[in-house]
Amino acid sequence: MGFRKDFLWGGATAANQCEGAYNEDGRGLANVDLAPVGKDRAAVINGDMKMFDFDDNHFYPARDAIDMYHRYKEDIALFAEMGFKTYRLSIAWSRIFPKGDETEPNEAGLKYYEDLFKECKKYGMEPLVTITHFDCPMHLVEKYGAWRSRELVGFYENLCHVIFNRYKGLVKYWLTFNEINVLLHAPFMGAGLYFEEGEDKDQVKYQAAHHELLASAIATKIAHEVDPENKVGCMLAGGSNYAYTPKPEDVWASRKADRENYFFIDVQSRGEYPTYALKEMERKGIELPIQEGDLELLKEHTVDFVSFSYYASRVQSTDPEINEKAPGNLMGGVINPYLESSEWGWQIDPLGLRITLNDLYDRYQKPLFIVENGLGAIDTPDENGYVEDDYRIEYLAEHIKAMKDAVEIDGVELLGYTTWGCIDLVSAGTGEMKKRYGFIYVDRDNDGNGTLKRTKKKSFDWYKQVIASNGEDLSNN
Ligand code: BGP
Repeated sequence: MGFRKDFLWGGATAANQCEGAYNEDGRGLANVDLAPVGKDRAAVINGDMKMFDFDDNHFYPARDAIDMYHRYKEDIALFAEMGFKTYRLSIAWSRIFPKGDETEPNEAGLKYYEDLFKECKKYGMEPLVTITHFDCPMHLVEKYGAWRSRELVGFYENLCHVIFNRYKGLVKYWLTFNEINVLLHAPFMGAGLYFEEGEDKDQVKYQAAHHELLASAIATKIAHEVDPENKVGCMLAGGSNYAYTPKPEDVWASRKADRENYFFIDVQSRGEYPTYALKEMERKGIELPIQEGDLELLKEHTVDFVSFSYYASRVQSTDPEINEKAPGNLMGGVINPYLESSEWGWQIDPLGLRITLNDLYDRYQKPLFIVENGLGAIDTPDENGYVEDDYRIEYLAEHIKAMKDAVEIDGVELLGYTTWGCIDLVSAGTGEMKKRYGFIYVDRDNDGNGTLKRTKKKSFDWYKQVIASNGEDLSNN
């Protein structure tokens, strides 16, 4: 049995974490450019510290990143050598609409991605395109307050019209918003939201959520109209929640934490606001800015598949004594005493991937796609620049085994698997370069020093073997 013949193996990146060239060929400034490395990053990405322009006291790693903008041919050739069937990347909105509210797009930006997609196709690689991976043009942040404003829906719609028409026949798989639930946990990075003194943060966040959900439904509608071959997915920062003990209060806390995340996917996949969320908003005095026709759009244009990132499961406890937080992918829980952790404290739980796959499949009954998974680790190259990353191979092998069980034993329908950061890139959470996920080492450090030279790691050949055997041969020789 095993994975389907056309299983989409590959890797994933995001524009702002790899492209660099932040001001070239007409590209406008975006929120993601302004997240510095270091102690202020958290406050900036959370929307609590205003950083609307660069200053001299910080280093901004996204400005140059790994310079993939100029090196994409070399990088895609390496992905092809590993046998990638798909490459997940995101377009930078501000390359196509530098300010975001123009009526005419920037041809240089459009052409750049057209060439890039053609390069993928040259190797028989299907591009999987995230329309927004955390990025929002700064002009939209400053003039409209980003996604708190309904006008963003129209600007996003315009972007979608342009890209779906231009890339018709080149791109078939689309994701509307990367990790849409991150809007609640890192609002400036997730949705360009900076909070003014005294603002009701919950109101702003859920208002922005409604606008993104609406934009996502409209994107799905246009994608299907432009080309019935198009497949559109939503994207969740996944990882099911466990209860710390069988105490009913702990179980309930874990359900509630799951629902906070499912809220978005419930709307995108089932087409309706879930009652538990409506009740909660009512209690909190949050008003969704629903206008005539909105609910019909949400109902009629649900996604074709559900994609998600998975790094770890999470644990919830109501015991005040159990309060040591597990650092995780922007939202955490308490530490799970049964699991090991990465160097950044992210807990490693391959079975949790099988559990998450089953939870999502049970709930949505739509094909799933794992579009991020991987181990952020410190790699130390030897004198030849070679990295023997057995720890990464082990992590990935265990997760692939778990996803195989979900497919073979549980019958979950899975379209594909793209590892996060298939080439080393800038970390979204910390802005560091030394938190590496790649099969390809990039010579660059946290301060921006290095030659940017690309070198294959041990995991490069291993992943090639995994793909060639369609996931059957996970051995590490
Ligand atoms: C997800 C993001 C990615 C990515 C990944 C790893 O939240 O979609 O952009 O970076 O997590 O996180 P980090 O870079 O913080 O290690």
